Amino acid sequence: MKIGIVCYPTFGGSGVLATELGKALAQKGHLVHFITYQQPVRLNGFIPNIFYHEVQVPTYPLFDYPPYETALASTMVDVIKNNKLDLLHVHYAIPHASAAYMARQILLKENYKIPVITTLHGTDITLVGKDKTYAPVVTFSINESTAITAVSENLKEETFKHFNITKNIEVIPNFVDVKRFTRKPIDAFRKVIAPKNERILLHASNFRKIKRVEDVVKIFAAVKKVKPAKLLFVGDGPERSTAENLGRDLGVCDDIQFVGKQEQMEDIMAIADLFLLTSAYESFGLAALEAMAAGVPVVASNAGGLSEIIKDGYCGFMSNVGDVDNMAKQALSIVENDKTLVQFKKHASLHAKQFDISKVIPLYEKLYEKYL
Ligand code: GMT
Repeated sequence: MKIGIVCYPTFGGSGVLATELGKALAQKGHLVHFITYQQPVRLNGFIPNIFYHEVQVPTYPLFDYPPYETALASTMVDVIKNNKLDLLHVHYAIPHASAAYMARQILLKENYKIPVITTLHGTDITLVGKDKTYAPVVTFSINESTAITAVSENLKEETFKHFNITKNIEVIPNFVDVKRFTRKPIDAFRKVIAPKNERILLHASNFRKIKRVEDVVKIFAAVKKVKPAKLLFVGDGPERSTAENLGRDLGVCDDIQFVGKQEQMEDIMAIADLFLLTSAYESFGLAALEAMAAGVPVVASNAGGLSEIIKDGYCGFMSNVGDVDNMAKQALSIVENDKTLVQFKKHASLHAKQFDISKVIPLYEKLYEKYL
């Protein structure tokens, strides 16, 4: 098949998932055309069967806001026509679903019919999308998609709750390449972070308010009182300084390291003992799944779709959002003794396997075939 993929090219989960999907499809022999405003972060190096089309948004003195959506729709038309694409798969509704609707209408005038699949990822529904500034366009363009998928049952429910959706939404969960994340820890790297073999706690996100990074710092401070530990923060974003300042106030800053945005997540995950995800909401929590695939148990909030991927008491624990005391107790119960930690690590690896890339890619292929 010749498939167009539209996504955000940044470090966010939706872009990561869309890029990994495109790479996996290309490996299976499909021709995959990425249409984004920048090279997606996980699309590095030469990969056969992958094509990249950058959306250019020319500026003009009249434009206080350059019309990205118009440029995107025009690029979609151009790429679809010139490469004779069979299908367009857009990730994250805003503005990808509405731009796809526009492109589809333009192509219809030329008798070119193309199915559009829209995958909903989370904040496009639960945060940004339901805002009345966007809601009518989001509702319309989701309904106009040929097929709609959501990354969890919870997100499907949230979508029906907040929007008047007249079509079925198919749940296709996010996935992870378990083989890629099954890595031996790089000893030298582990020693730099934890020279005295302290436990390594890890959090990775875009440091937005919804992630509640201050809870991560509080949990870490409580764990550290009992068990020597280090905290690694991966990623960057608006709440980074909040985390840093709190670390200073709680006197644990020297044991926290901010390593910024990272591409080789599998190497970092491999050295961690526990992943913390304290978000107020997660439609899925792809970072937690990647951690589990690397054999890292997760302590998380029980928000959104997290309970669909974490088996409480088996490969991690969940608590109510903001219940840092309980999360700290749970974290300690995993990392305090070696035997329990080893067992939770083993369970995490095992549990992640049900979301392995080899199980989920065929679900997308089946969906594509249905609409071709
Ligand atoms: O978490 C973010 O803020 C990034 C966001 C995105 O759209 O890139 O992530 C969402 O999509 C991911 C991939 O499907 C999910 O794993 C995340 O849980 C989801 N984030 C939220 O729902 C907050």
